[in-house]
Amino acid sequence: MSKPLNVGMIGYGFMGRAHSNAYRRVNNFFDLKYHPVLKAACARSADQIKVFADQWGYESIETDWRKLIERKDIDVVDICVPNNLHSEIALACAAAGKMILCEKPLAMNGPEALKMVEAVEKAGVANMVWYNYRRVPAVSLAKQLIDEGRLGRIFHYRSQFLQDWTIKSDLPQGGNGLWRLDVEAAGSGVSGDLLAHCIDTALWLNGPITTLNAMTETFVKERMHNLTGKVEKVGIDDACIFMGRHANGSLCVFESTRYARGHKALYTLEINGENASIQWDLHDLHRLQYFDYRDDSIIRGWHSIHVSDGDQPYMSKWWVPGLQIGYEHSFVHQVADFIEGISNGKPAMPDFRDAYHTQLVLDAVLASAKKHEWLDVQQG
Ligand code: SOE
Repeated sequence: MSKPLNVGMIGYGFMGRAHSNAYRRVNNFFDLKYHPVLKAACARSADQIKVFADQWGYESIETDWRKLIERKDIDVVDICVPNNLHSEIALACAAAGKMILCEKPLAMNGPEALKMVEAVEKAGVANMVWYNYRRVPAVSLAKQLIDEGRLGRIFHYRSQFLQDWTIKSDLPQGGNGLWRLDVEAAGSGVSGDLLAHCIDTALWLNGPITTLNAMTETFVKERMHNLTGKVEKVGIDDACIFMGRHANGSLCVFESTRYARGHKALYTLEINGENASIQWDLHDLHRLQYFDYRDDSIIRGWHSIHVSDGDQPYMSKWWVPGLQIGYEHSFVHQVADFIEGISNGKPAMPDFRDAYHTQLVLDAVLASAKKHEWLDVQQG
């Protein structure tokens, strides 16, 4: 019999739904020592959080996150609110001895993230950050192939995250749904929102990034602010590009934008090694493209691996070979690994410290873009 793990969810947006779905489904597919219980959902608006709580099956609601954290019947707090609120809530959770699952990016910047790392490590509470794409089975398979040494020496890492939803210049900034455009709430634009995913996966697959040179652009300079009703300066980056070097000597190129007309959420990555290369993209997320130079010349070429076999990461838990899974399953896998980690004492990654490294790369990206200079990345 598994034991209950009482979840308190703070926030109710798109990510609140993705995480709630994962808590509800995980024990149907994974054999775990704990089962999440949706104890309470919290947001300032009682009406809105009640609708969310009813829809997802939360037992109760709170309208003050401090009250949620004080509750004895909450084991783990899921922080699913705008980035500028992560730190204060996480510090309070750590002080109250609660486990924390925090939405990405962990913090507004490296120094803030470090305080959060120190707090959870001092308190000894389990912690994790929702960089979910590591747990798309095709991406996990890429990690396996790299760790097995199949690619050989790595020469190149390149990655993009392309969207197009902010091109309209009359789209306002700020408030529910549009806080990602408001620098006060988000800290940064596409760098923290999209590039952060690319960096997390890159550090995981290819190790630390040591030095970089970045540029950013804000294409729409002013937008009406939903909270003030006034036209205000836009403080976020709309697009961000950087090149750099990994500690293993490979070169990397990254691009993230919300101005790539026609692309909704095209996250891609490619790694070129001495023997083999891999490619993956989120629009075809169940496939991993693999080229191995050592194949017989008459059949040498790109293999399109349909990642649905029970021997491939996570897939034995789902259907039968040939039947694929989707985006929401990456969150289910993350909850399963988190629970596995607290059960066997081997914490699942990325924890706060791991996510702090991503934050340090982001800090270097924004500083480099501002100074127009190559910068070394602080390694933390
Ligand atoms: C932004 O549109 C967004 O929802 C990000 O916030 C997510 O992290 C990303 O996975 C998809 O795009």
